[in-house]
Amino acid sequence: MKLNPFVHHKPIFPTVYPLRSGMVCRFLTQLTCLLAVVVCGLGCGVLRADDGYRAWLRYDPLDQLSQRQAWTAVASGYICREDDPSVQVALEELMSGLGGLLGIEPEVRPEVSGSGGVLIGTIDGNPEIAVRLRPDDADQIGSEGYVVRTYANGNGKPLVMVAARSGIGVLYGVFDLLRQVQTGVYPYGLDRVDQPKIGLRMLNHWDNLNRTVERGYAGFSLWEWFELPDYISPRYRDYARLCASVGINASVLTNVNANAVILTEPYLEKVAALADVFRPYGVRVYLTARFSAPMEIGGLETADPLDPQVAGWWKQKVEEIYRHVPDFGGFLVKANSEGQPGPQDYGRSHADGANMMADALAPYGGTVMWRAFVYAAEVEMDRAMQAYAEFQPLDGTFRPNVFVQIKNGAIDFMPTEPFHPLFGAMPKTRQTLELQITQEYLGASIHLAYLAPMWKQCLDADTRMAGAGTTVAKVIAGSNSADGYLPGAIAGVANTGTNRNWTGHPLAAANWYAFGRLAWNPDLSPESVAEEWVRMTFSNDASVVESLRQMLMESHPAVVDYMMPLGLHHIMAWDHHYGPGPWIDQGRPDWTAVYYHKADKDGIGFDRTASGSGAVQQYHPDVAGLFADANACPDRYLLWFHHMPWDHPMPSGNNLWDEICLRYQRGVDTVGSWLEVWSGLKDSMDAQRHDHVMRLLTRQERESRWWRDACLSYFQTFSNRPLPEGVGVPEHDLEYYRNLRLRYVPGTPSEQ
Ligand code: BDP
Repeated sequence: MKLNPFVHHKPIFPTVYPLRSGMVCRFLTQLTCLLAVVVCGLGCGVLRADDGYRAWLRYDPLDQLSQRQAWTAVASGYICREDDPSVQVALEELMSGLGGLLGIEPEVRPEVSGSGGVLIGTIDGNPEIAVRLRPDDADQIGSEGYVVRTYANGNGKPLVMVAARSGIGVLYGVFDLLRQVQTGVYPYGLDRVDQPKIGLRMLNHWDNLNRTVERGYAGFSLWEWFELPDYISPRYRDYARLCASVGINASVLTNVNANAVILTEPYLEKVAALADVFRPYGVRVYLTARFSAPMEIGGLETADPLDPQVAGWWKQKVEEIYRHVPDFGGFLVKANSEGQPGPQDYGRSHADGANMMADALAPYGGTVMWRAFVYAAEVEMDRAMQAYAEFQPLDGTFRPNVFVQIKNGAIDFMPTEPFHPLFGAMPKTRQTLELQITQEYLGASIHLAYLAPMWKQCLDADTRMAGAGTTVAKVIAGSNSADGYLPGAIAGVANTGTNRNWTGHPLAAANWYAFGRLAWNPDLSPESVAEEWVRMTFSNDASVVESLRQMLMESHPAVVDYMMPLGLHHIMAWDHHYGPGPWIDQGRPDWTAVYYHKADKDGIGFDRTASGSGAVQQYHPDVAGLFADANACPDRYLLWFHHMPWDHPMPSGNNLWDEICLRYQRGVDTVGSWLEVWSGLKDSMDAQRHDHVMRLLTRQERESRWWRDACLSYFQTFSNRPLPEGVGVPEHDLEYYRNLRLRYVPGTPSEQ
């Protein structure tokens, strides 16, 4: 069997052969382990240079001796007898994973024997699995879940079983097992029964065919379109492994600002080649569909969804796609949004457009993900209200295979946003929650911002749609919840690229990881997910785990503090969105900053209560009541919903102006404190990643001051109040900040 560890990853550990029997052998093995751990601790393992390519699937020798011994004793062989491609890649992963972590290379056997081992397979594919399962196991694992359990095996040698109903369930189970080993869990008493809570867990790549990535900060697109389908980069497989390891089961390959060329025959051949690589890993391929494609590549004169010729063109196109990719997932569509074509160009509704495409996909089990990110500058209504106004009345009119894809908040992936009111208002529609993993408004791949706590706030937000407790997570989980909503989905705009470490910032991979983990189970705590990731990516060393977990947990609140505290939003620089720009007042009004902060001599903030735009009324009355009351509204949304006087007394005892200033300062201070923490970890990890992060944190600290100084200097022209004590004095005057111009910021669609 060919081992398939990450490219360039060669196990550095001396091979330890499996024990047959006898005390001497056991002693020798343990001694070897001990020596090996000592050796790697002295420099060749933990501190080995690491370019981050293996991300959280590093499989370096486990740094905990007793756990390592325990697992080595258990993993005396691999028992597998199925040819299913997903079971086979699960076996490969197990071999390379345990091979690296434990330094072992035991044999693969078709049957359980007295010497224990790791048994993997499906319930139907291996009777040895079926006999060991408990009666209720099968009901609890669904089609993608698994059981990972340790059994005492006859003569005392433990047996670890990874069982599932499907090959992909086995693969997920193996990744779970490896995670247990990597994070230092002992094998004994292991009893894990799990399945995903949300059915469709997707990455959305905003990748263009010329390989630039819209809002991508980690290099170019992973998809080498020109080389495909002849050359298959090994990265595709490693991408699929990383996705599968956290349960991501779908990938939209192309940008929502779509190019119809992807739907032409030569490109479909390329797409098919990618789909072939991803298939054993359970990652289904989706494409973005440009609404005007029938005209651009089909030669029709219209793209009117109610025109039979147009519907016929899509039917044929879909048939052609499925010939190339039999398990094609479907289309993601951005229509009538930010200049993209759509059904409204022909006086038709979003439902008309989505349903026409859905009908073409339905015979093959494909779906349409139709985005609700729509707003128009010509419309007078508060931008935050427009998607709701457009989509809510369409509830119940979409085909069953249409999902309406809704961003977490009603504006646009701001550093912090209240949940989108549509989640509580379309009970008869499948909904997809769209999150942004790439840090468009959060410092790109330069600033550390661990986003799980922010996503969790949205997932846990109570829409009250069907009474208290109808959280966004429940709404998108659909039939898994007791309330029986239609099953939905979750999507994350990817932060991946060709940078060797995938995500640019070595710590930004935590967001890819956390997205997958929360998509699998929104009940997980961001803190525990952070800890898993740190252990897998860096080390189980207590000081590393503790310090880095804390830094991650502090990071999103800190970034909010120094960028847009207290519900301020959309005050970033024009176009590239990197750095402050609260003074932006030219151009399309709903793309300016002044539209959103509304600072004047009396105060600051966007009044979205009944006395203002009334956006708050789009929420369930209980939620609306909370947000509309400035004293009850969570302070992170205060200026989102309210225009408040500068001297408004805050719960802290400060007035609003002082509170804003102190929040900016708090953000700067928090980032400053990481410099010391990170320096302290120098000897606990490889120099390569340590140095990279150190340089980024240094820049982040400098840029946090830039945000503070630029924003406070600007807002001070309205508040006319001094900076309170403890707040740093800006280095430059306001004009300096206003005139700063960044060029060629990665990920920016327009040429600068
Ligand atoms: C905004 C981005 C833009 C995207 C758009 C979208 O600035 O590049 O095309 O969202 O989601 O956040 O369609």
